[in-house]
Amino acid sequence: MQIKLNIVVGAVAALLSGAAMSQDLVVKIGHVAPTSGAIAHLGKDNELGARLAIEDLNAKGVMIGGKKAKFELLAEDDAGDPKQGTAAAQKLVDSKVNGVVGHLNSGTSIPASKVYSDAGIPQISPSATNPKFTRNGYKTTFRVVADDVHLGGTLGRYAAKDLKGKSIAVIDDRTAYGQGVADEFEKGVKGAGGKIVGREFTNDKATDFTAILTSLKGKKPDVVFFGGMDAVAGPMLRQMKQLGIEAKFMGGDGICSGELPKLAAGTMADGQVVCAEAGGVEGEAKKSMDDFKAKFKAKFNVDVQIYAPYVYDAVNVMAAAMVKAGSADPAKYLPVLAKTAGYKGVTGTIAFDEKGDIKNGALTLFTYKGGAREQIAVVR
Ligand code: ABU
Repeated sequence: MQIKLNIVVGAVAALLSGAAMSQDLVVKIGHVAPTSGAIAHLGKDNELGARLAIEDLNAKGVMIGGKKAKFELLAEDDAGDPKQGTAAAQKLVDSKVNGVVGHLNSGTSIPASKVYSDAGIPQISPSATNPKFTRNGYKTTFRVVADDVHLGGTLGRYAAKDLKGKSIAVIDDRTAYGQGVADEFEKGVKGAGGKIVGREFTNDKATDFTAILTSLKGKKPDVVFFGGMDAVAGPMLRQMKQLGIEAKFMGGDGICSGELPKLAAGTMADGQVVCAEAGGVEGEAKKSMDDFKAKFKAKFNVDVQIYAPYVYDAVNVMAAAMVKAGSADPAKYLPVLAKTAGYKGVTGTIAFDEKGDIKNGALTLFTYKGGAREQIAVVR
């Protein structure tokens, strides 16, 4: 008799818990980055930032419209390729995601933004810096980092004024990001009265830069700027050393990773490289970023490369808009997301302007010493 009663009580408890579970609101967050290919280390960094955000949200027990939200991550690999980027975007739309964080590259984020816009699904890129990303008039497009006008222009002025470059050479990888940031760098140099002595280009899969570096060597550059990613910048630094080019080497956020010294195989002199992350915090706000990096390392046993904290904030900003709207329905929380202001994230305070760009975005200038990134300054 007692055994039968226990079975009945157990069954009722299971039914009740099932009923409670069925009342949970499943919120699907899409994430896209290149987790294969030359910059897979950056794509994986982003994806881990998203995983950590989802885990933290679920651990907190977030309520949306009176229901307990259960966040799920749908992670896609676009290999940094524009066609694979739009295919990944369509797959997420077909999976009925509530929002997307990504993509990593401007070259994939820009075409994918049309797919999300057509479906009415909010997209926040944590890293795409080409200005065009937010200039297509889509209401669904946001980013939590500064753009290449700010990034390239600041680095250009820094090359001419602070590094006192007299003959500055520019190389880019012909991607939306690389070419765009190099163009803005050139404008910044010229605006500050500096001189560009040569402009060359390569591509984002190249490994041999002998021809373009030899051509630039003849122009005796004291600064070489590269618009592209760390996977290309590393071997380029190695070959500059082999060719005896002792110029300073500059780049945007795409080269400003923890991996760059390894990719350059120990050929970077202390202080030779100057790059900028398209965000950053200073003063008291730095603690939240430092705490995030320590938590990330403890959890995944790897250091943050560049963007993981920005991904973490992007997921949380999206979730905060859902909570405020009382709904994870994209049509309902999108207007609330657009009005985000004063959100305190690990990367600083986030507010969006009318285009979906971060307001008052910061840049952090870094160099490398002893194989580690060292902060120079945070500028706005
Ligand atoms: N912002 C640098 C890397 C990502 C991109 O904009 O392509």
